[in-house]
Amino acid sequence: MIDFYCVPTSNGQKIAILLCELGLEFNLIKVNRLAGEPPSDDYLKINPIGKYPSIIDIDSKNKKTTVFETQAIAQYLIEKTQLLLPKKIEERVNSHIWANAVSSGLTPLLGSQYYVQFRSKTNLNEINDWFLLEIKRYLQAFDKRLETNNFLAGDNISYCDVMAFPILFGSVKRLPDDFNNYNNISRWLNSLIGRPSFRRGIEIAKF
Ligand SMILES: N[C@@H](CCC(=O)N[C@@H](CS)C(=O)NCC(=O)O)C(=O)O
Repeated sequence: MIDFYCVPTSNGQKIAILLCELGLEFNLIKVNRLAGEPPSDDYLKINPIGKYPSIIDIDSKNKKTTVFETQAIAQYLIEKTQLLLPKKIEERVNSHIWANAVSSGLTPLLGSQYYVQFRSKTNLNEINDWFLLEIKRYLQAFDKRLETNNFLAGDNISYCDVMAFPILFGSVKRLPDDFNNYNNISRWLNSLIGRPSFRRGIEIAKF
């Protein structure tokens, strides 16, 4: 059984969808804390950064494996199950590339841009414009990739599609229209939302 510490954000949705797609049983621990509230001492023993999501995988002999950082959780789960991990080396490398583009590029850029535009009390228009330009570079690259590939790694769905879906399905919606007008991304989103695990994962992490 996997204890899943989930927040109602795109990072929570990535792991929720992945657990559903992989058919793994989990115990959902919903965390709906206000940003800035200090994490508890007990939670800091699980994730020393105090961020979410995290998982604790408990095996039949009660051996516990704790994993935090969304990308590391995803890699742990696909290695454990050997699912959503392409067999062909080229597709496998591409799956890691596009998953990392989401976790180390698009996600922190969108999070920082949100702070600059909606939370900061200082006028940071120039910095906001810079974030928007950077986000657009990623969206253009994702759209171009999907022009010649059904899925981000190639012909088949793999874990990088799960990692990219919540951001491109939800978070980008708050940006101006031209950030949402990518035909290849739209085609790919429509094909993924047809999968029950994707719909279930989004619902699980929307509380
Ligand atoms: N690099 C981390 C980022 C995690 C992160 O920023 N989580 C947010 C929710 S998406 C969070 O825990 N926010 C509450 C806080 O910062 O205290 C990851 O990929 O898991």
